[in-house]
Amino acid sequence: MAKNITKSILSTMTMPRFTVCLAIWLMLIPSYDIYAQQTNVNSMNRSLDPRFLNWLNSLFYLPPEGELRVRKEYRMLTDQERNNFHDSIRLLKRDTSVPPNKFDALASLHHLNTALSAHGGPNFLGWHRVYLVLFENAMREKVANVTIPYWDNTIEEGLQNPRQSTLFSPLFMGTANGQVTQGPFSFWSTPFGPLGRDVGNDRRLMNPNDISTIMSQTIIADITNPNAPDVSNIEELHNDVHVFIGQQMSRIESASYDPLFYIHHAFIDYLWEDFRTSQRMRGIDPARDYPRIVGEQTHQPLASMGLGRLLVIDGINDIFTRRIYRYERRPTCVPNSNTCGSQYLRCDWSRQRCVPLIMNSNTPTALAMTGPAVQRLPWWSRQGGITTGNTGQFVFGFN
Ligand SMILES: [Cu+2]
Repeated sequence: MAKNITKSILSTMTMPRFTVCLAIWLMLIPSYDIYAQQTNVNSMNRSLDPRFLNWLNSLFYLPPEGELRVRKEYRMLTDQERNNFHDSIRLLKRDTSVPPNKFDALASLHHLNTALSAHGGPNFLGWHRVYLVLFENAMREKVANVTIPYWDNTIEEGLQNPRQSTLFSPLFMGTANGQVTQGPFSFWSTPFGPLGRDVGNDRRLMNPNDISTIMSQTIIADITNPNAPDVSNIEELHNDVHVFIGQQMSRIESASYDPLFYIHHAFIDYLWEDFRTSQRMRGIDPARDYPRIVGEQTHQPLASMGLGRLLVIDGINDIFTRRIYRYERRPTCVPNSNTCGSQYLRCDWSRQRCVPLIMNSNTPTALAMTGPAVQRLPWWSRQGGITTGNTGQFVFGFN
């Protein structure tokens, strides 16, 4: 075991370090031919508008040295911060200077051949990290200083019926089941039909045990494809959450058209950063930890990441959390309080877990008519259960 670990780490040390530095440097230079080196150009990519490419290139920059952006749990934002986050996304959706609009254009990166190395291997983490930074840079064009919050889905996992969480109230992500007709993204259209969700009908959210299993692993190969077993495989666990949300979120090609995608992935990125921090405490340099066995060739360290001129290996560079952003800790129970530090959360002291406030009723319409989205009753007044049943209709993955 120990031998294997050493081997994997050593294999990344032979990687030419200048390549990483060079590629990061190139990130700062606008490139107008980001697809030129890719041979597998399909019809979808050929239809990419030059206006999109120009704008996309402008999103590749390192912010000036200084304070890091702070990414917080969605429920830990102030109401103002949360509205700013929603506004920035809605303004991107409304901006048609890039066809069909800036939000959809960015979303398309997740299913074009910009995403050949995004799934099914160790670059899953790095690819989505870069993607989130690009998305955050785009958001900041609309509302200065906004950051992507993360959605700690273990909070909803603590409910018997996660559909009832105020996460799905009009104050947050809106409708849990059926077309999204409530909240900041109501009546959105996507290339895959009206934005909708089907929360709780298939698969599952992450639980505290999943998190501790991931954190007890040693190297990136232990938590990613193709090496990691299901229990500690962060990509597989994240797939389950996608399918749990349902509809657009449950398929790779449509997931990024639901704004929930970005806060879900920010949490995966948060967990990875936590993992990297614990690696350093164990004397492992996460900036050199990339597996030798990567499965698909697109996950080779020196393969193109598909985003700008970045290489796969650039995804494990420390630069992102050293120069661009950091994470605020997940909410926990606060002694002598029951709020978990947020008016939208409660501490369930019997389990020492933060749980969300739940909505008045299962029907969002009734909720809207009764006024406040947030029920001020104790957290334990929840009821009902999840309809179970594997419909097998949607699969987040390659099959
Ligand atoms: Cu993805």
